[in-house]
Amino acid sequence: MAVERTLSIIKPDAVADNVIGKIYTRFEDAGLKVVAAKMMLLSEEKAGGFYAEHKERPFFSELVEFMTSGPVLVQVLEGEGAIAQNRDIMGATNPADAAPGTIRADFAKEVSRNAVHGSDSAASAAREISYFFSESEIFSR
Ligand code: DAT
Ligand code: MG
Repeated sequence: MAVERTLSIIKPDAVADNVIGKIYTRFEDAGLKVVAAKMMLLSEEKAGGFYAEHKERPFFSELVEFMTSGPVLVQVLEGEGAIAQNRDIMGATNPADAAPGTIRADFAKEVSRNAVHGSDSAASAAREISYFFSESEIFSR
C-alpha cells in the first residue's frame, strides 16, 4: 500500500474535553505520523467552505455553528493507507454506531459533536489538505 496523506480535525468538543493528547496517541499507535498541525478558530466562511458538500443538508447550519464554537486542531496525517486507516480508527459518523475502541466511540457523544474529522477519499484529502496547509507547512519524515 502507498504512503498517503490525509486531513484530520480534532473538533471543538474534543478540544474542550482536553483529549488532544489521547487522540494523537491513537494516531501514533495506528502508525500515522502528524506531519503538520495548527490550532485555529474557524470563521463561518472557512467552516462552511470546508463542508460545502453538505450545504443542502438539514444539519448544515448546526454543523457550521458547532465547528466555529471553539478552537479546533487541524493536522495532516501521513502513513501507509493513511486515508482508510484514519477512517477506521475514527469509527462511524454517529458515535452510537462506532465500533468499540474507536475515537468516536470513546470521545464523542452525539452525531453532531463527533470529536474528529477525517478525509474520506484521495480526492477529498488533496482538497482538504490544501484548504488548510501550504506544502511548506508539511514536514514528511
Ligand atoms: P463524516 O464526518 O463521518 O465524514 P459526513 O461527511 O457524512 O460524516 O458528515 C459530516 C459531519 O456532519 C459529521 O461529522 C457530523 C455532521 N453530521 C452528519 N450527519 C449528521 C446528522 N444526521 N445530524 C447532525 N449532524 C450530522
Ligand atoms: Mg465526511
